[in-house]
Amino acid sequence: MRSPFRPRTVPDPGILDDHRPLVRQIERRGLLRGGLTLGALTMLTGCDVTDTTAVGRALRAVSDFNDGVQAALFDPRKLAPEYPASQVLKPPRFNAYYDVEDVKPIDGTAWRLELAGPISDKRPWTRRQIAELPEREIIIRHVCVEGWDYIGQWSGVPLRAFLERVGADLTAKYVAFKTADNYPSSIDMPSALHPQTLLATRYAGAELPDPYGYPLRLRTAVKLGFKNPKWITAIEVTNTYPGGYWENRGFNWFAGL
Ligand SMILES: Nc1nc2c(c(=O)[nH]1)N[C@H]1C(S)=C(S)[C@@H](COP(=O)(O)O)O[C@H]1N2
Ligand SMILES: [Mo]
Repeated sequence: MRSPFRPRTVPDPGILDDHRPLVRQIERRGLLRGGLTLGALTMLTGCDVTDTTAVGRALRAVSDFNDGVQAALFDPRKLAPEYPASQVLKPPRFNAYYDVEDVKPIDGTAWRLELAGPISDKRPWTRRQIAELPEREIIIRHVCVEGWDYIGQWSGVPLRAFLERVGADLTAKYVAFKTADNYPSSIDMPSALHPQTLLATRYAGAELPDPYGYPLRLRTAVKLGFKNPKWITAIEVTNTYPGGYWENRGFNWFAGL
């Protein structure tokens, strides 16, 4: 995502009319904060709002994703869709608020995962200690609000198992993340405890490549792409609304449904 909130050209106010039913549906479900204006849409999707196809694609991606994960969110016995290994994209598609050439690889030996908030054991974790935890693998669809998506195969310790292991207060409201590239992010506790929410260390069976969050990133099936922080350095359990990089710039915080 290069300069997502600057419209490249003056938007045509009629363009949303082409997508009126979708826009109404998205607004009704509260997926976007406030009324959906062209300015907001530019902020939210980073797409070229003079291009009606791009606008439609972005809106549809957000809408379809939310239809797909709704049941999983409201019924913990239900899971978001998973896919066969044959559909996994290799390598995955990169995105960040800067270009892939600007990714600064993390030194995994020096790296530590710090913990904060109501957690009984706040000792930092090394990569080796994390690797010893029980793993789960999920093959899920990643949906970016820019209007693209791909199927990815992620493995790592379920966030729930990790939070239980360190004695986190699971009745707290939020789980917040700090990252090496200053991309703060946070999710609600029910989503953090969802069985398809992992602290991922591997993609398609191999160690996470640098651009995709080495050594540790969040992968959850119940949130849009931007709620999946890469290069995590700290996890905080908190009752104070933590916001996040895009959320502080107008994105809907829940971003799952
Ligand atoms: N640390 C960090 N995490 C991030 C981002 C970022 O800029 N920095 N971008 C987010 C966005 S918008 C998307 S779509 C996904 C992309 O993940 P991928 O490159 O593994 O496909 O990462 C998310 N996590
Ligand atoms: Mo994204």
